[in-house]
Amino acid sequence: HGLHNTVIFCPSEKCGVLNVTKITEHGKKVRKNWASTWTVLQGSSLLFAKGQGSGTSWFGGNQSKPEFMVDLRGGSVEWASKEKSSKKHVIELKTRVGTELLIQSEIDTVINDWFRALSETINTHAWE
Ligand code: I3S
Repeated sequence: HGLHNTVIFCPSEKCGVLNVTKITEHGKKVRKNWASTWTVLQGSSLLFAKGQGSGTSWFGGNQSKPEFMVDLRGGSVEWASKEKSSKKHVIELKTRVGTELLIQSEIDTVINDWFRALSETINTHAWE
């Protein structure tokens, strides 16, 4: 079943499985709920699909709707401080509408690539 999870269809420039939790919604603090989440960067949007391990059936099959998405335009990314999480390699993503997410991977090369991709996307779309 591990192998099954590695064969994934990537429909966009960047996708993969990350640990994700929302910490703020519309400026209001919400309870953390870390979940292994299929994450897809598509243009200036970041899409998430929870629950199916790799999420293969969501994006590789007929169901193409993500469970959750954020608009990266006008957002920011930084490395999360120790106060935000005890985990290592945690990115804090803030959106223009006051949603804050933490995004984490145990694999430092993976999270570094995501940090770069998210930063580039935010910079590219900064003036839209
Ligand atoms: O920031 P917090 O409240 O210490 O976050 C931890 C909690 O959300 C905890 O859940 P419960 O409080 O529902 O038991 C999670 O299990 C932890 O993973 C959270 O902390 P980290 O440091 O892993 O983000």
